[in-house]
Amino acid sequence: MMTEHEADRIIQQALKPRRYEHTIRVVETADQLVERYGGDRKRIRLAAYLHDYAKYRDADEMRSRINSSPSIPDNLHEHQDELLHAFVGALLLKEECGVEDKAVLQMIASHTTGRAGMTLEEKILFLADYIEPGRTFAGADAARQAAEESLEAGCLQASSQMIQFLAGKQVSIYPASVEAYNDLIRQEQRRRISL
Ligand code: DGI
Ligand code: FE
Ligand code: FE
Repeated sequence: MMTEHEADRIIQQALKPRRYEHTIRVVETADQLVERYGGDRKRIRLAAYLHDYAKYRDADEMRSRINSSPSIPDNLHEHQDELLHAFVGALLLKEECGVEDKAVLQMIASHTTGRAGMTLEEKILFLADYIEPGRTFAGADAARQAAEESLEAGCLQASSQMIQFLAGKQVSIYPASVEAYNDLIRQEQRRRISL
């Protein structure tokens, strides 16, 4: 598996300084979530380093990559450019940097939208990206608070706020984002019943 040091070098070259700083905060936040909720620390930290690898790739280039890849959901091209960097990032990391680890690639692919049935590791990266200390949007604190309660409560708060934000702007919501939301609602209900 790629070392953290290698990931750091790759990502420092791929990203602008501000985005690199965000990345480091996501690594640290993910680490804190692992401390609290468990999970494969090494893989999570590696995925956190690499998660925005494709953030500055040309949208047209990313779209043509999607069209030639069977593993990418076919309706993705109907959606906004912002969504592409997660799926394409996983693809390019494999091709360009030799990242083979399935769990790491899965965390990266789902970090923007989430999905139904997220693993513990995927939940941690999804949430860490949303609540890292550099996030100052309204609702960031509410998500941080929910993250103290449980990992699922944190993800649900992030997911619900993201969906409201997108609906407020009247942009399309990717099906996996809605499926993540519904799945997290179900998990939270179960958790509350069992308390
Ligand atoms: O890459 P980051 O900025 O660190 O964060 P991210 O990967 O969570 O990307 C956030 C962007 O993704 C934000 O502009 C909203 C957008 N986004 C997330 N889910 C959806 C979405 N955009 C659309 N259209 N539909 C979604 O379901
Ligand atoms: Fe991202
Ligand atoms: Fe990010």
